Amino acid sequence: MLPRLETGVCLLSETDPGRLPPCAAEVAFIGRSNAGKSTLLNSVCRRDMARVSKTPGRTRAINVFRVGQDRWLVDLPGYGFAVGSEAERAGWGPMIEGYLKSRPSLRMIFALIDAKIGPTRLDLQMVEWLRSYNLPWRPVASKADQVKKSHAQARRREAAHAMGLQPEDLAWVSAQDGSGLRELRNEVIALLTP
Ligand SMILES: Nc1nc2c(ncn2[C@@H]2O[C@H](COP(=O)(O)OP(=O)(O)O)[C@@H](O)[C@H]2O)c(=O)[nH]1
Ligand SMILES: [Mg+2]
Repeated sequence: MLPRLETGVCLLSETDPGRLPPCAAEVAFIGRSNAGKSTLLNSVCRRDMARVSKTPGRTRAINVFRVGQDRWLVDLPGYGFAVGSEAERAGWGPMIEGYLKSRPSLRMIFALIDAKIGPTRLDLQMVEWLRSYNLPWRPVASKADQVKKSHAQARRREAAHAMGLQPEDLAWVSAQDGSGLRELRNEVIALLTP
């Protein structure tokens, strides 16, 4: 039996990745604004920790949730949404990139794409970037409930192929109806287990 995730506690919210303390192990959620990162993070913990926004583009900091002794779930700012001041927008790229490049304890980056929309140009750029830095990443199609069951297989195949992957490489999940969540949660627990 794998251990359960401890109750998540919002540990800190930081805009400068250089100021994050070290930890034993962490996994991060990345994706466009509104892709469902915060919702999925909450579902993985079965708890409301991360703020789910009604207004896209709200999470402008790196939000760290502690889910075990020195173990983190990290909610990253959404990319590709032009809201906020010029300075805030300019800071998003370096903030995310700075975080991703500076964490030796980062075990996995869950890269979210919207199951119905498929990977956008920005999503594909992010994937290319993750590949170019040889970072551990795992594609996750969120909001799968919004794709008709009869279309799901084709959508999944198309989305995976656009990212140069096989359909089974792409996790297909919904925080709304719970599909794929158990597998994802087990994956997170395994990654964070010493
Ligand atoms: N239908 C559906 N909507 C979802 C799902 N996950 C998130 N959403 C909605 O998508 C919107 C953005 O979610 P949020 O978690 O804030 O996205 P974030 O910006 O990536 O953190 C919210 O209105 C959520 O309620 C899902 O699995 N299914
Ligand atoms: Mg969010």
